[in-house]
Amino acid sequence: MTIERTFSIVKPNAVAKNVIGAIYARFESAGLKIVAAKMLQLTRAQAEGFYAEHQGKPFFDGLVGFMISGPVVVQVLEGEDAVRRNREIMGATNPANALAGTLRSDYADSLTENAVHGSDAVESAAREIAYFFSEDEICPRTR
Ligand code: RTP
Ligand code: MG
Repeated sequence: MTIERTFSIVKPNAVAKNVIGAIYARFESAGLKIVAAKMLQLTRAQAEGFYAEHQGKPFFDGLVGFMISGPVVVQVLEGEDAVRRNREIMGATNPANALAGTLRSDYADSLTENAVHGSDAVESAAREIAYFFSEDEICPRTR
C-alpha cells in the first residue's frame, strides 16, 4: 500500500457548529496525518475556481454561495490509501445516504451543506492541494 495525500475542507456549516476538532479527531483516529492546515474566508472567485468542474450545473450557484458564507478550514491529509480512506470517513455526498458514524451522517445539514469535502482521486487531490497550498506550507511527517 502506498502513502497518499488527499485534500480536505471543513465546510462553513461545520465550522459554524464548532466541530473542527471533532472532525480532525476522526481523521487522526483513522490514521490520517494532518500535514498542512489553515483557516480561510474564500472569495467568490476562489470558490468558483475550486468547483470549476461543476460550473453550469443547477447546484453550482448555491454551492458557491454556501462555500463563501463563512470561513472554511482546508487541510492536507497523508496516509495509506488516504484518498479512499478519507471518502469512507466522510460518507456519501447526500447525508440521507451516508452511513451512521460518518462525518456527513453526523454533521451535514443538507446535500449542499454536507460538512466536508474530500478529493475523489489521487490526481484531483494533487490539483486541489496545489490550489490552496504552496509546497513550503506542507510539513511531511518524519515520525
Ligand atoms: P465534495 O467534492 O464536496 O467532496 O463532494 P462529492 O465529491 O461527494 O460531491 P460532488 O459531486 O463533487 O459535488 C460537490 C459538492 O456540491 C454539492 N452538491 N449539491 N444540490 C445538489 O444536487 C448537489 N450535488 C452536489 C455538495 O456540497 C457536494 O459536496
Ligand atoms: Mg467532489
